[in-house]
Amino acid sequence: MRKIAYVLTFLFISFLLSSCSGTGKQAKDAVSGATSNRYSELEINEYNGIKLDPSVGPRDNSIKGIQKVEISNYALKVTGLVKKSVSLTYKEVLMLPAYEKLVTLNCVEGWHATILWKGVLLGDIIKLAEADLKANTVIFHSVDGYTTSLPLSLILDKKIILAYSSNKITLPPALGYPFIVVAEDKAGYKWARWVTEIELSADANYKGYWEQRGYPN
Ligand SMILES: Nc1nc2c(c(=O)[nH]1)N[C@H]1C(S)=C(S)[C@@H](COP(=O)(O)O)O[C@H]1N2
Ligand SMILES: [Mo]
Repeated sequence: MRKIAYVLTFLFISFLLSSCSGTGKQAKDAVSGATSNRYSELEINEYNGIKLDPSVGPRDNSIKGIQKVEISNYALKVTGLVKKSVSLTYKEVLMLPAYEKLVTLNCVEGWHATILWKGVLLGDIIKLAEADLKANTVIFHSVDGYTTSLPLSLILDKKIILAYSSNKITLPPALGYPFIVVAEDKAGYKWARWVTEIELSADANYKGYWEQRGYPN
């Protein structure tokens, strides 16, 4: 009985390790076939000597699956406690100054991915709308109805970017095309994908989709 339990535990742990993307000590040199298959054509896999992971993770856990955004109908809106309401097309967002950052996404499920992101400062977008002095929280709304939030001060201090590119390619649909919040140092559920609205709020205790279901804010 006990032997079977050991074998099952071993198989389970092997499964967990094999389903992780190629970061961490155990997979520094050897990238599994499954991982290398996930690199798309033209995607870079190394930057300044640092190994990058494929942008698209081993599986998708998003609440309604991967969203396909039709860019000609798309607008990024800034709403809530702002002096001017702003609505930007995809092209207009891409005309803002670009920033590149090497950041690791850590999912609460245990996998992580180091990716070279490129995007615009959320602070630059918010500046266009002129946030009210009372605003202290930024709520992200996505096309699948997902929401999550971050403190406004953190977004400004850490120069958090809204990325449109990963590893030098256009952000893939699985990663949130057209835009993902690169919520560095925060768990995966703060990385809103398929972002369509940036809402300025004075509710510092706002709880998004996973936060309402018990994940810490
Ligand atoms: N719009 C939207 N963004 C989202 C999610 C989602 O369901 N919808 N899931 C979040 C979670 S829980 C994680 S870990 C990251 C990466 O999700 P993945 O594990 O499905 O790749 O995206 C985050 N952003
Ligand atoms: Mo997650």
